[in-house]
Amino acid sequence: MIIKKVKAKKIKNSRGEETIKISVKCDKGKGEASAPSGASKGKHEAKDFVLSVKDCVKYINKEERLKGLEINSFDDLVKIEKIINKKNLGANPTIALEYAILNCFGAVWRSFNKDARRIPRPLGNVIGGGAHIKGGNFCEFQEFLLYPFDAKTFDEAAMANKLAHELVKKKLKEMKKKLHMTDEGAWAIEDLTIQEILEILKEIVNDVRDETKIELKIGVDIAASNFWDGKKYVYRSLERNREEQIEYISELIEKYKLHYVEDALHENDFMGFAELTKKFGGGCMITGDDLTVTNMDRLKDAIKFKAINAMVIKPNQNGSLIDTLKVVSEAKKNKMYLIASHRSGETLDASISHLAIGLEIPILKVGIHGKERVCKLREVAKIEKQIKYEI
Ligand code: 2PG
Ligand code: MG
Repeated sequence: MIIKKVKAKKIKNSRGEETIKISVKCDKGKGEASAPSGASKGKHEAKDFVLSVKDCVKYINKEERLKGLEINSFDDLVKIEKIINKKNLGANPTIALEYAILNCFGAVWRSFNKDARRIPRPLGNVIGGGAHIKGGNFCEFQEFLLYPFDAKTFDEAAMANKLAHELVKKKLKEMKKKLHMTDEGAWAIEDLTIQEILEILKEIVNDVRDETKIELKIGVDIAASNFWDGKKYVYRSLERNREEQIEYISELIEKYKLHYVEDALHENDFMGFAELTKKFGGGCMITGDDLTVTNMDRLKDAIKFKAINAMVIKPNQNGSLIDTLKVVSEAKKNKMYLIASHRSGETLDASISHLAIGLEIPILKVGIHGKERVCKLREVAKIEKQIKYEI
């Protein structure tokens, strides 16, 4: 396949921030993709835009060397990264360009592995706070998540999460609470404690089970770096030192049978993560996101310290699809549970769903509500049906 034309343009993401969309024309087809951005970025992430979005757009539109390149497989993306990469333009233009090129071949997941057959399950964000909502007395934890553990199909699982999202709204209205929404379409309510939110979710889990027979497991993305001031974790009404934070998270895991706990501690406390993994790694996913930032060196440290048993995969934290694949394969080799994830500032691009399917990543975290989230859920449901038909 020969690249004929590459066109970049500036678009807005779901948070209204500027990002990049890239269209590629080849002799055998065309494809496009755009890149999301985080609000609670890890310090060790690749930079999203090295130049301004406007200058990245200009740079790509003027770049003559992309034209005429022959790309026949995923591995040929090496040729692209010699010209556009995380160092010269940043993670977002690189990832968008790579996805757009893969899109020229047809469904992106097949470029990763055409024989992939494992469909992920959705991990859905129902209630939130932290860096995903501005102002107000909102909860410190960034996301309260539900995982439809035993749903038979992706569609069924996504419907269970949707029902939970609706029931939370109903319940909060009955409680006469004013409802807000986070960047990811989760509910946010002022003045509720973490325990109060978890109690609400316990009830919702029961309601969903009664209605659908599907069991939802509860999880959290604590995104603890966002309220770590360098010495302690600063909550709305109190402060916790490192040991107290580990103790508190341990209590929550036990009391609410948490199945998934992401970034329980700040992004450099590998040993603190290791304590939690040692205690709870048998039944709970102790997950790194800001800790590991889809980066090989950070993953290797996490393995060395036995810090985590699960890891979030966000290609634009890494800034290269080629390197992201290496990280995924190293993590799998070390029996790490993987979660492919959206960002809080999203676009209508569903490439992350393809990545999860193509790399047989068992969990997909893309939210529940809002068009930028729903398009990713629909894409998986669509591919799930196609794959079934092909078998
Ligand atoms: C996270 C992500 C996505 P952000 O912390 O896991 O939910 O948030 O994109 O803001 O980094
Ligand atoms: Mg996170």
